[in-house]
Amino acid sequence: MKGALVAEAGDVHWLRADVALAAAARRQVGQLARGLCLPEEQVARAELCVTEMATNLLKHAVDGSLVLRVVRARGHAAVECLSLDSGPGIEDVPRALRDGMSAAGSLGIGLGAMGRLADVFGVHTLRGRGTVLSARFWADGGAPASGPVGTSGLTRPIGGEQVCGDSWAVRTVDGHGPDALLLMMCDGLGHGPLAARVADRAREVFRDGHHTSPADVLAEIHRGLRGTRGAALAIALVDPSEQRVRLSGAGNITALVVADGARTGLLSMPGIAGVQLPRPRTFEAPFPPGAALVMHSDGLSDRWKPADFPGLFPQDPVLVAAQVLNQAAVRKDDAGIVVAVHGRP
Ligand SMILES: [Mn+2]
Repeated sequence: MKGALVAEAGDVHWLRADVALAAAARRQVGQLARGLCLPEEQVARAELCVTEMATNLLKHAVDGSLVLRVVRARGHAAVECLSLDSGPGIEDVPRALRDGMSAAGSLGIGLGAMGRLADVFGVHTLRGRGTVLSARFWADGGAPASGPVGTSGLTRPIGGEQVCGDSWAVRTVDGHGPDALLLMMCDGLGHGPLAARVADRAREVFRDGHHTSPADVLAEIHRGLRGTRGAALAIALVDPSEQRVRLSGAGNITALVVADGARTGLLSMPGIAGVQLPRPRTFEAPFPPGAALVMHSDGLSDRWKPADFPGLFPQDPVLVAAQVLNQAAVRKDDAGIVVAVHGRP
């Protein structure tokens, strides 16, 4: 029996902060929300929330962007709005969440309002370095029940491109513990539409696959990518009942487990999925409660350290994905990241 899709990269709308941001974000989020048939009251809340996010970025942030997308999880769908910037950070988050007015003149203004408007709201800030906000609006009466491992991911195309050659997906898997998940991170060689086709194809094969070990899934996607330009690809199996991660990868995908402030790297082999794959090897690391698995393409620098992100890793996985991408992404490539956090809804 094949696993059920838990989450995957879909269409992601990146809006850079400029004078037209608020209007553009409002229009885009309205379209996404109506596309999911959210009630008008909820559409209005989503529109107000992104307007607040946009206004906040324009007034106070350095190098800000909004990210708008539909996320799907176990048969449920939501509109998700992310705000990413490079500073100056929020001085006192709990206070800003309580009362936007008390944070007047800083990035925190309106935070309380956003938190009340969203079904689920999250914030992570690094003083002087940047803030990520997430607001989610669920269709069909709310978030699905989830297991002990939460997942999310994010992609950003290289400047000037509309489509991204990096892709990620998460599915359930039989033959392991009841809450085990398979994660895929794929970086189609190069960028632009041809790279995006490779990444989309990898996602399809992953979604339709029935193998249960990372090495077998890697080999299956390798076969499915024959005839394309190929990809760097890594597959991880996260099993909370065994408290272990197993990973098979080919090419340049960074994969590491953050636990107790330290990072354990999981090696990939040289090779190009779809073109040339050596005999897969599998590497393992402990994955205790509180640990986070982070996999990302070479569109992010691998020099970051957990200590650079105080307070981030116990958070909602979407904040982890967004803040690591926000801080570590290089501008000269597509960027993609997928995250699994043990012990969070
Ligand atoms: Mn790349």
